[in-house]
Amino acid sequence: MQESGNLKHKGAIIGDALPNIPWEKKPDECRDIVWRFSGNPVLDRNPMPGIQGIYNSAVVPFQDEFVGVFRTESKSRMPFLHLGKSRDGVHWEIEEQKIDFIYDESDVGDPSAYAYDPRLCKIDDEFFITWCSGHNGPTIGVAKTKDFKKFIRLENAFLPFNRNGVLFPEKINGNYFMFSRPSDDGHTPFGDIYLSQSPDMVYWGKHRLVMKSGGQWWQRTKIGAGPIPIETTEGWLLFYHGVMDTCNGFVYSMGAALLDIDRPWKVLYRTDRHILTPEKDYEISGHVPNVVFPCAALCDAPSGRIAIYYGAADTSTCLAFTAIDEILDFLKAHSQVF
Ligand code: BMA
Repeated sequence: MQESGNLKHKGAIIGDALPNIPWEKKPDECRDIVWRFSGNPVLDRNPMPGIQGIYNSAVVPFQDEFVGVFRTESKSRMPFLHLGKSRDGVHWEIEEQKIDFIYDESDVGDPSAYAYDPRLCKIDDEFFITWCSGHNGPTIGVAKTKDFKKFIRLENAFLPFNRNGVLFPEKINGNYFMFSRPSDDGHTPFGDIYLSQSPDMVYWGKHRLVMKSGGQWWQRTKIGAGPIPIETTEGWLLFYHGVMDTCNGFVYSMGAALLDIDRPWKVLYRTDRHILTPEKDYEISGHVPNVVFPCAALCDAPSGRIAIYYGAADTSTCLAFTAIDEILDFLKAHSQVF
């Protein structure tokens, strides 16, 4: 890890300092807005006995270190959620047993079907996990924890079929906000990002369309929210995945959007081109080739540094970096809202 240096920024992140954010300076020769960690993948193929891949996973700072909820896939290819801990956000200890949820506050049924693509969101003093949960097809499971020891399962947010449930880190006008992406029971050849509100994390309504797939080819088939949105002085910064269909299957890339701070279903800017797309061997080759799938971002507000965790080729977990000034300038220079 290298020091950040003095990153100058105009637009700023609103949030806490995270001086120990995993970080590498942008390589001099890099012309892109997002650059990869030279030590990728941080969790490689076959990372632990019986597990063939850990990817599309969520990380947050916790008590001066980092915790994560990981999509951990055994050789049955059934995905479940496992807890992980790390001192530096790069080297991870993943628990062998999947997270054992307590069902005191819900009776959602079939807790063992499958669980994948988690997101982790701190709201006040609680951490909420949202993920794609099996309930006669995929929908958005929700759970909460304060200490990463006791995990309480809440009601599913939506009816099937839905994926990519991503919470906002604070209430807006008294309501929780969550993105989701209504889908089908299979590999879903469509998908737009919606926003829903809830007074209590149980009942969700006031559904709004935020962004549609389409436009440029890299995001023409479907899109889905990625990490928890980042509050900035200019709006909510959302990283998302955009998918194109090709004669050889789907290609998953990453884009960014800036949303209105009070009415986040209003899109201010949206990248007309991807900012990360499968290029490295670990992204173009794996259990599902040509996938970069961002699920978490860490931020150091004072320096504007952002570290993004993404799944690569449904096989490994990787890190990439950007800086708030660069991403905001890029968004404004290369935007098409539709
Ligand atoms: C999506 C989800 C992701 C996966 C992607 C590519 O539908 O299942 O978990 O990374 O497909 O296979």
